[in-house]
Amino acid sequence: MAQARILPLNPARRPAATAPDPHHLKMLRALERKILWLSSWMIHHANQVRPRRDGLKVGGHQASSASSVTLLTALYLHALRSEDRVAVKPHASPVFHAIQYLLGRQNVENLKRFRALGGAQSYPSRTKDVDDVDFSTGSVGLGVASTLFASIVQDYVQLKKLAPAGVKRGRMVAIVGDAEFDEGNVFEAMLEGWKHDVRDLWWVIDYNRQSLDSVVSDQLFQTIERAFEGTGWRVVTLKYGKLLEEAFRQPGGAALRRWIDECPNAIYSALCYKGGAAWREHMRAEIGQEQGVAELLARYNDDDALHRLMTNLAGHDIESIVEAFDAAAADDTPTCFIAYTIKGFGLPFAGHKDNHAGIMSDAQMSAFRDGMGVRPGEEWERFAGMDLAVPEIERFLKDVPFARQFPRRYAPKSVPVPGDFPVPAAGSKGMSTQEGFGRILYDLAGGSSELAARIVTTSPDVTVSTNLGGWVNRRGLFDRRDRSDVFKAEKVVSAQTWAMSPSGQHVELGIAENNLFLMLAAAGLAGPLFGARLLPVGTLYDPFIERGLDALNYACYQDSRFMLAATPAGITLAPEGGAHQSIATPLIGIGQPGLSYFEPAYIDELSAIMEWGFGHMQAEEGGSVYLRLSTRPLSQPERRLDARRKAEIVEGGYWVKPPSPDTDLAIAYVGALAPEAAEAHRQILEDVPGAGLLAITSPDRLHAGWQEDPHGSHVSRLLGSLAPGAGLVTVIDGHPATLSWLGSVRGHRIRALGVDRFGQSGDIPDLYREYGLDAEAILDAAAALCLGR
Ligand SMILES: Cc1ncc(C[n+]2csc(CCOP(=O)(O)OP(=O)(O)O)c2C)c(N)n1
Ligand SMILES: [Mg+2]
Repeated sequence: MAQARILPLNPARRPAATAPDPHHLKMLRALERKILWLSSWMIHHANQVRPRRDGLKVGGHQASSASSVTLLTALYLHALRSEDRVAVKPHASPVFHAIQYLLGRQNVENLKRFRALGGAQSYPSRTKDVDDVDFSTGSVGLGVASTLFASIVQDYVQLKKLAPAGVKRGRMVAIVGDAEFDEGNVFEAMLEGWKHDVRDLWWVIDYNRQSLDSVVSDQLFQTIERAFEGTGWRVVTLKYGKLLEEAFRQPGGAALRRWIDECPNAIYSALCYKGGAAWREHMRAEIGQEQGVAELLARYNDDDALHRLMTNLAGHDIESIVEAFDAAAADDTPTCFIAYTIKGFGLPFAGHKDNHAGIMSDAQMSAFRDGMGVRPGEEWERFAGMDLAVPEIERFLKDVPFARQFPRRYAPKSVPVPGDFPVPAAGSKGMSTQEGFGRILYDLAGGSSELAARIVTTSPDVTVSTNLGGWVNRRGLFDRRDRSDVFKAEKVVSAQTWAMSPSGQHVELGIAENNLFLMLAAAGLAGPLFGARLLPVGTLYDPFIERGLDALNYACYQDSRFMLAATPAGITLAPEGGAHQSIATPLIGIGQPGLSYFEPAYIDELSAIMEWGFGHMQAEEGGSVYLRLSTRPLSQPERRLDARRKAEIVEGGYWVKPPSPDTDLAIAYVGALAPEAAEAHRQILEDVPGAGLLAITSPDRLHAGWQEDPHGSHVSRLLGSLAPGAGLVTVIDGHPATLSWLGSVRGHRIRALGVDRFGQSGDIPDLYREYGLDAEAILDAAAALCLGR
């Protein structure tokens, strides 16, 4: 699908690097040192200085931070522009905050409260930190992949000219830990990026060859490099710094280079830790006899100098990095920088395999402080210990390109939701909520509302089977280039038109639910990131929410706003199979912050929820919306919802048949089980004429309301009309715990029916019988409740 691209390795395509200005480099080096100090001190202070109340370690990652100080310095203080968007590897949070502090965007109180409530966060957080984090990170692999989807979204916004004038196109940048490439989602994202021909994307890999537990496999990166090259990236390897490059050119240099190239990661790391004498001993023993080596070692007869030479990797050499960034900035080819670094560089535990969570002792910290020229009591001073004039430093920081704009977030205005929001009519065969969802989008696609123009749909290869086909036929698929529908051109009859262009409004993804959620996360942040509000709608099969759950959680944590239609759901998909039956997703819907879960039975309910949902996605205190939908066609009630009923549907439920004041019983149902509940209710009325029937459209909204205000909540009002001591049968095609809490709202006795085991194929009557969801099971539960009085 993607066009062939000129591959990166052709050096002729890379503009020659021009040497950076020496004064500029001097400033960067001085600030790099300061940033190393501040980030190390921030962690030390949180762990060893700040009083602790609970006996728990605070943590923080001095080694991981030190590993990336040079890279982050070169990025933030040199290469980045304010329109660029960045994901910083989670454990470099202190480095990020130290840089923002120097730029005047983070205050010292927050640094002093690193990892404490309200202070600088453990991992960069766009919702909890004050210093303009673009992408939250924490769960390794997700931040980096987010930048790729953000790049697709930026293209989407820019090619459609949705952003206001003056919003510049930026580069999406991730600083990535090398072990993040153990997460499969990164490779899933790379494949998707290749299909979509992503541009303006940089991944800077902090290649310290260490993860949390250990030193990573030798030559791992040759394999990873191939993956990059195979998916259209330019790979820039930054291995040796200027000192080593110079030494390689001298007598003995060729042997030195070969030795260091072949040195296993574990030995290199161990020698970094042990220092100059150990380097000398190893090199003497292994290459001492080769021509020029003895002289070379003699030239570095001071152990510290030899250590400095041998640890001079390009990832700690600001000049090499700046040159590489400048060269790559000349075009928009996605570029991966593999920057060799040393975990803990500049700190006493550099290279030690156990240094991931290592923290310097008081004595080590004092020695480090002295080495930095920082006097006791001046630890937080922005410029203490720097041998440059303060006005000069301030001038430099003021001119940093990244710092030209602050804050860097946009707040585009809301898109109105049309008053005549579609309510599709069902024919005599009834309609499923999945079909209704497709019809609503199809109807919106036929109009010319601003809302429809801002909706972007996306799906991991289940566009047609989740009923998005009609919308896509009308609004087209998005691609950076025009691509005709070959089947249509060849006059092959198909219900689907599959033409692609920059004006298309559906982003088709391969089957990878992580990618779906990261795409939704990025599209749902198009407003703050790119100045153009988008209303993303994603579809998938309900059980596969669990496949991408961490990415869904991540999307919500970033306060991204989207609508998720998950269908089919539950055992109601019936013959389509046991493996695809979702059970726990309603509990996810309740448990996931930032996501409101709905499971309507009828199309008019769904329409009211979607109408509200597009507003909720844009409200300041709003959030995302999860629609759990079904493929079961239901005949629709003859009615027109008034505003009050619509409000009740959005709040989570309404009485279809209110209970009489003295009745013993009510039935509460969710979604596709409406007919079974209605049938059971009809039969019960013969014995219990006042029995109530309660439609629950959102267990989540009911529960949230109840938590917020136990007595004044909607659910408390609803159940207030059921006599105290009456019994309540609840029924859902999902885990029964979704509704069993209803008994606590007003102390009603409860029987909660649902599904709590896997999982087989069958038709609906058989399955509802097998799992105890049919009218008979509801009647049995009702009888047990009545007898149990
Ligand atoms: C999904 C996920 N699994 C596990 C962890 C725990 N963890 C934190 S850092 C880390 C290793 C990271 O190594 P690397 O990416 O190389 O970072 P660096 O060496 O730069 O510290 C692990 C396993 C996590 N944060 N996220
Ligand atoms: Mg690492």
